[in-house]
Amino acid sequence: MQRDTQIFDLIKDELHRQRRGLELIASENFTSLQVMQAMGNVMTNKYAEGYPGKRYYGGCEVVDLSEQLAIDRAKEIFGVNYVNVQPHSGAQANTAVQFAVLQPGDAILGLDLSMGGHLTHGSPVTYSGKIYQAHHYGVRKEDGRVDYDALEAKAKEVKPKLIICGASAYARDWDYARIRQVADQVGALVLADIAHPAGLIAAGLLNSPFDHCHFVTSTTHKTLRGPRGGIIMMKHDFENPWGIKTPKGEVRMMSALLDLAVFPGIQGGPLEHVIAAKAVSFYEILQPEYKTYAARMQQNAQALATAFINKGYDIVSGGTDNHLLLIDLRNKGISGKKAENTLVKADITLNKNMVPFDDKSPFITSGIRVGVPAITTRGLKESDMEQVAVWLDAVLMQPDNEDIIAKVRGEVNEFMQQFPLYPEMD
Ligand code: DSN
Repeated sequence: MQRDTQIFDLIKDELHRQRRGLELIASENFTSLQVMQAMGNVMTNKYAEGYPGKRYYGGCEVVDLSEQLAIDRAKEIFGVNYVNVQPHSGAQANTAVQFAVLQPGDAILGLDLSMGGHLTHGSPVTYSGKIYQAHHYGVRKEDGRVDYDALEAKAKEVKPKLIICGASAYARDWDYARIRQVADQVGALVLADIAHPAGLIAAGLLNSPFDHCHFVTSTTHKTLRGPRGGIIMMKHDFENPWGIKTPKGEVRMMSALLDLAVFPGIQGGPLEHVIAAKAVSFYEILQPEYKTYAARMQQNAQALATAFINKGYDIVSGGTDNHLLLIDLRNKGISGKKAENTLVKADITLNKNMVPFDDKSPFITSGIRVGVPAITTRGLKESDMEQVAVWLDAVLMQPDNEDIIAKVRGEVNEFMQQFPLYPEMD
């Protein structure tokens, strides 16, 4: 068969783009070579609807073993009793939990998207805001932190069946115990979406949601540094509170409802090659080096926050506990959109982001989100963060100055050569 040179040339271009740039998108990372190798192989050929030992296709004896390894390793990392590694993405993981526990029209309560929440936590542009009756809580204007009192008041008012915590642009740790207290008062279940900070939680650097939240979902490709995908976990299985029974009249446990929600509820055949890659990344997380990586991520984020604060930038909540910062650019006279579009010309990638109480639309935004998982994987250290802030500041302060953009791009490209990315691919 003729080789598709067009696509392979584009893959080469993407490799060079990743190599030469400063990757600051908070939700991106660079997987190891072995994670990618596990994704690109014969397991992509296998249909395996069902779960290990209970499939709807023959010939699943090998993928049964690799899916079970992924499950067992995730259980070990997070100290949980139930794991489903089949969700194709974090959004699918959240959809499955909601599908398992909610009926159309049920009330849910999640962090507002414009305050750092996620689309699947009840945004009106997604199924979660259309199928369910979505309500939101936010952050306090004075300190940019989750307003737990307002969350409690809202929960008492709307009586949600599910409270969702977790965010895609929130730099602070979560008080899961407080959220559970509120949930118990109103008879709600709690879902923690830890897609962003999962790696820091795995390394014991942030509060653990597992003792307090009934369900925990995550992506596997952000701080966890695995392949793109999702995962659902529970520390303890429990009887579903709505008396849903099997055809034989037995009460269905929540684990059975979650499994059914993923397949056949919202997905068909699992991506067994991606699940194999998840297993490889979980193996890597279980090695001692991963804890060092997670600690460096946190140190880098804090050092970067300090460097920006010293340059007069307004960091939402005044700093960070995790791997990202949210910067409100309103005092710098540049929108998030212009910042993103200008920085990319200097080979610095990040994303525009709404900030709490933003007066601009999601297409323009007043802020940017800056994350360190990818540059920490490349090898940048705390002492490099000042330089990173200097480059961003130089471009953001003179976004129409093509000479400065070209100078910064040159310096970034040269600097990144010190941190080889996939040298095996040359
Ligand atoms: N797209 C992810 C992020 O960038 O945080 C959330 O889904």
